[in-house]
Order: sequence, then structure tokens, then C-alpha cells
Amino acid sequence: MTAKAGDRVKVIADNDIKEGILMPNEETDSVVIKLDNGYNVGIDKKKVKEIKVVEKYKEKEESTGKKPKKDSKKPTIAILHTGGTIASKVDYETGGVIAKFSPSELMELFPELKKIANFDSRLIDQMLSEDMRFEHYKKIANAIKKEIQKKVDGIIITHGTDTLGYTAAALSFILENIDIPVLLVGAQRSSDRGSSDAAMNLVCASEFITKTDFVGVAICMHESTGDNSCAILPATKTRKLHTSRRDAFKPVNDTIIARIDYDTRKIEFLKKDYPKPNGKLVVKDKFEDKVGIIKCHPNMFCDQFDFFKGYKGLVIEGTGLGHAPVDPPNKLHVNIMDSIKSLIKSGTIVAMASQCLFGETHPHVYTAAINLSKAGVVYCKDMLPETAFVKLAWLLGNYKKDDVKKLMAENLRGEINERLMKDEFLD
Ligand code: DAS
Repeated sequence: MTAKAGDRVKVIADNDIKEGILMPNEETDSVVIKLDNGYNVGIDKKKVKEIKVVEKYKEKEESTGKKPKKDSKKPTIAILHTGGTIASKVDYETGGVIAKFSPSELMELFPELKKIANFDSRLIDQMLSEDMRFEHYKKIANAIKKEIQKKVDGIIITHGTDTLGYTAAALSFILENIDIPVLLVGAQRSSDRGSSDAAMNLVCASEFITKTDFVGVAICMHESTGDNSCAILPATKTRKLHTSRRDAFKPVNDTIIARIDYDTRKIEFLKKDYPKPNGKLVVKDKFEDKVGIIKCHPNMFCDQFDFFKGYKGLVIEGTGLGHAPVDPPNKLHVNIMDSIKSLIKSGTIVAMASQCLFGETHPHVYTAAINLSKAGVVYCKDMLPETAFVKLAWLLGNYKKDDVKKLMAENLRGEINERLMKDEFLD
């Protein structure tokens, strides 16, 4: 009997037998099966002697929507799916990658999870994260609020990796005094691939939620390219720094909060100074749309800044300590300074972060910065440019203008590291 995608099979290769669910995988030279622990393995087709069908794939009747029964002794985690690679699975029929989750499908895809907690799973959206907009942050934040009202023990947001850092920062600002853990979890490899990181990221996030007293928003992703540990990363200080590596997410001007050893499930905290709630949850979910970000580069012209006339906020991703090409005697650069001054005069709040990413901006070292600071540009210390962008749009959506300027330079959710050590750099 020929094995088809979805069948439970035994693959005999050389002197090794592996059993699992056969995944559709025509295009590569390996046979991929999903093991019972949720992991996929690829076996070189040239080494495969036989594929034995153990059990034919049975078309699952549409899940009745009934939730898997709950174990009252276990905590409950709500998983809110927004899309991206992690929230995708293989449709055995078509071989296409679909993202459709229900609680029972989730348990089926990641069986290890049910040993850790009860799960309520809800589809919030079905999108790749490069399509996220401020309106989606509002939608996710209000879905989180509903789950908090249901008294869940923690929340996992599954999310595409490309803009996961922006969403983590946005939720950090929106959800003031949050008193449960909210972890954003992505995957660099979808669950149908041999090296998928989806299962381990979700398992580690669930272990962290159920075994620690952490509260607030954070990110859980692989700590290294190996499968030994996941990192819990600060929501406002983390950037995706690699297009494809599973450990793409790194803290910038900060350290990871904790690590979870996947084999032993041991949890090690590296710091505990994450913001603690001091009062009841306040959801401030407005954003000002007319906020932009511009990266400085050689050969700029003032019209690149004039474009932002009428915008309420602009983040300049400056060079070095927070510079822009504004120095005389170059007339073109004097014009840029004049454009920035006229933006500020017309009411646009202009903030400065550094494209170096590591280290902090400084408005008192070089003349350019001194003049920009004098002109009213707000220097954002060691804040990530993308966090500065999200923070400025959020402040403008929820606060009066004068407060915005003051709060932009203040540390609200760990976005400014007041104890930044010079040697905190790529090790
Ligand atoms: N396009 C990517 C995204 O949605 C897929 C991923 O990495 O999750 O961010």
C-alpha cells in the first residue's frame, strides 16, 4: 500500500526505523515525518529502504468545536493566533500550508503542550506580520483584556516574526499594570519542516508561564541555533537580527530576562527588574497614524524631511550618537536643518534614535546633535528606533502634546535602560 501524506508510517532507512505522520514533501530529496513529540525529521530519500503504512490518514470530521477536557489541577493558558509561520500547519490533502487552529488541532499539532497546561485557543487574525497595522495592536490588546477577565494564568500570542518586536513593544505600552504573563511567540520554520522551532518555542513559553511569577509582555524564541534553550526577551528591547536563523531575536542594550533549558525545563532568570503592576489594568489602545520614521544616510536632501510636513511625529534613525546631515557649510545640509526646524515649528514632534542600535544617543558631544537638540529634537537615549516609532505613535494617541515630549525621553516599560553598561554588546 503506497503511503500518502497524512498516513502514519514507519520509515526504514539503513539501520534506523522512524515512525510518524508522513508530511507532503515532493519538492525536496528527503522524506519528512512528524514525530509524536511534534518535531519533524527529514530522512534522505536515497537511504530509505521502505515506507510501511501503519495507519491510513482518516479525514477528521470537522472538529465539533468542543474544547479538549480541562484538567482542573493544571493552569490555563490562552493562545491567541494572529498568523505567521508559527500559526501554520500542513494541510495533508493539498500539501499547502494553512493556518487554522482550534484547541483540539493545536493539541494534535503540538501534543507536548497538554502535559503542561490547559489551553484555550482562538484565531484573532490570519496574517503575515509584515501586514500588521496599529488597528491590529488594538484588536490583540482587547482580545488580551477579554482573556484576563476570564482569569487565565497566562497568554501566548502566536505571531509572524518580521514585525513581532514592534507588536511586543506596542502591547507593552498599551497594557499598563498588566498582572499576568503575555508572551509573543513566533517561528522561523513552519511546523511541517524538519527543523521547525514552533513546538519548542511554544513549550518553553508555556513552561515559563506556568512555573514563574513573571508578569508583563515578553518574547519567547530560540536562544541559539541549537535546540537546547529558549530565551525570554524584553518586549521593548528586542530586535529580529537575522532573516532565517532560529535564534534571530536578540536583546539590544539589555539582556534576556530568562532562559528555559528545553531538556531539563530548568528556568534561569538573568534579571527580575521587569515592570511590575502598581494598580489595576489600564488599556490605552489609541495610536496616532501620522507618525513616520526616516533613516539617515549619505547624500540626503531636505525634501526627504519636508515629506513629513503635516505629520504629528517623526523618528529620525540617526547615525552614531544621534546625528543627521545638518552641518554647515554644505548648503544642502543647512536646508535639512531648516526643514527639521520647520517641522518642529509646525507642531511635529521629532525624536532621535540611533541606527547603531547598540549604545545610546548623546545630544551634547557633536555640534550637529547640540544644534538638533537646541532645535527641539527629543533624544531617545538607548531606545531601539522601532520602539521609538511605536512609542511616539502611542503617546500621541493617548497623551497631550506637552506630555508626549516629556514621556518620550522617560523610561515607561523598560524601553530605556537606565543602567546601560558600555560592555553590553554582542558577545
Ligand atoms: N512573513 C513572516 C511573518 O509573518 C513569516 C514568519 O516569519 O512568521 O512575519
